[in-house]
Amino acid sequence: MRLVLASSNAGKLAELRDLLGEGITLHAQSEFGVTDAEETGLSFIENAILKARHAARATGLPALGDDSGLCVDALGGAPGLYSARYAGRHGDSDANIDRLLRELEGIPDADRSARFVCVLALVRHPEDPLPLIAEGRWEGRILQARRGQHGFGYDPVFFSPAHGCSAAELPPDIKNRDSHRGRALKALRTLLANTPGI
Ligand code: ITT
Repeated sequence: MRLVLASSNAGKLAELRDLLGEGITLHAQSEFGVTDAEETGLSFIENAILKARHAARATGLPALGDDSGLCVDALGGAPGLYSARYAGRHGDSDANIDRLLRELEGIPDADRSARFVCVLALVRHPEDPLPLIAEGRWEGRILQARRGQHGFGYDPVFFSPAHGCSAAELPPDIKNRDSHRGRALKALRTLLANTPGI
């Protein structure tokens, strides 16, 4: 099966390729000269679907959209949908983390709960009326300072109590297994296995 990933985020592509393994070829949308759709949705689900439809329309291939982000309870769920551009410039992870740490300054560990969320949407064609939707969550809290070198985005400041370290301190295979994205993909695989005609 060939799929195109409706994303310009190299971190997502690497993780999803590792997770998919053999059997499914995941193309980057950049291989077809496709750039990101405008994210006008009000939810992760809406954005994942509109990204997938855009890539399917532009490439003629089935497409996978990944809309994900970090939701911090003390900030009313922010940065949420705006995780990639929290500090203004899209994809500037250093600036995004700096802003997050500033917003949480003075807040004790007990009140820094947060979760990563990932919604995956698979469409067979641009007008697919029944996209396959899967969600994964990863509970944790925001650290007071960066720790670790792996991963991407907010990984250095996301502490996973289940692992006792930051997401950026986890070896990539462990992050992939237990992360919001890993969980969403596992759920998507189950949907795929139970959906005739794919
Ligand atoms: P595409 O829209 O091109 O896929 P994007 O980075 O803009 O790329 P999103 O709009 O879904 O994607 O924003 C997701 C942001 O959430 C991402 O840029 C990171 O800052 C953060 N994020 C998502 N998953 C993450 C992970 O596994 N580790 C760390 N940060 C993550």
